[in-house]
Amino acid sequence: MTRGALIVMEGLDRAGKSTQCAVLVDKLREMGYKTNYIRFPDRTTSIGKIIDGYLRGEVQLEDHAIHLLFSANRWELASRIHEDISNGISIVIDRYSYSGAVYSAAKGNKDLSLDWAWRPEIGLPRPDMWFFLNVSPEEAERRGGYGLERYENVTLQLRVGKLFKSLQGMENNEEMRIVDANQSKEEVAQQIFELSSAAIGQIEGPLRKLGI
Ligand code: Z5A
Ligand code: MG
Repeated sequence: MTRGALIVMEGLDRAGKSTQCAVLVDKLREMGYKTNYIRFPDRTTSIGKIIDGYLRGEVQLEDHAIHLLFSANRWELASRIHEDISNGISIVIDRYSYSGAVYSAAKGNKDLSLDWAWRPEIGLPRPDMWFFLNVSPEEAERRGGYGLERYENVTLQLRVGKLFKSLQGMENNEEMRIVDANQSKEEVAQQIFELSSAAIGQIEGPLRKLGI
């Protein structure tokens, strides 16, 4: 049996990640691929509930400590991801390790570099393709602006955007694709679908693991 594909959607707030995940899941199912959807943070687990409190500003946590909880939240689901993929089920994930690394590194804590932030991600299931939905701050503003949660401010989002783009061309990151997310929902969806279908068509061997 062919294994499933692992596709990840990344980007800033209001980039349209959740919208595009829903469209992609529908299209893949229409094509006959069994497909599941996962989002991070998964706020329903016990670790996810702490993260939710932190994002809402109800809980205060040290920068490294919350970073490790975001990562632990992914590790909680890692075996389920492996199991689905090996059973031929594809998975579309809404935010993943790349958000994990860049949001924490963007805080400007001198003891929390991008390099440090990436370490706990090593060994997690590695996507076959991941998309960075590149939205301008002006377009994000038109879509309702940033909300009230922690990190939802222009200064941090600009830093996060730069860090995301700095990942392009890095070693062991050839699965990254940048998509212009300022286009219409349909245009963005079409590009993502074409690129994802190509990735699915080229799957070889078992799911790999994230490395350094
Ligand atoms: N975070 C972290 O620090 N560490 C981690 O490890 C992880 C996350 C995993 C919560 O994330 C915060 O956690 C996040 C990063 C941090 N902080 N910030 N910022 P979240 O996933 O719960 O929340 P979010 O993704 O940032 O917000 P969002 O509003 O859900 O964004 P979105 O999913 O990209 O957008 P959307 O819901 O699909 O669309 C937003 C609106 O725009 C909606 O009205 C759509 O109808 C509209 N839209 C979408 N696409 C278009 C186009 N193409 N044209 C016009 N309008 C559109
Ligand atoms: Mg979302």
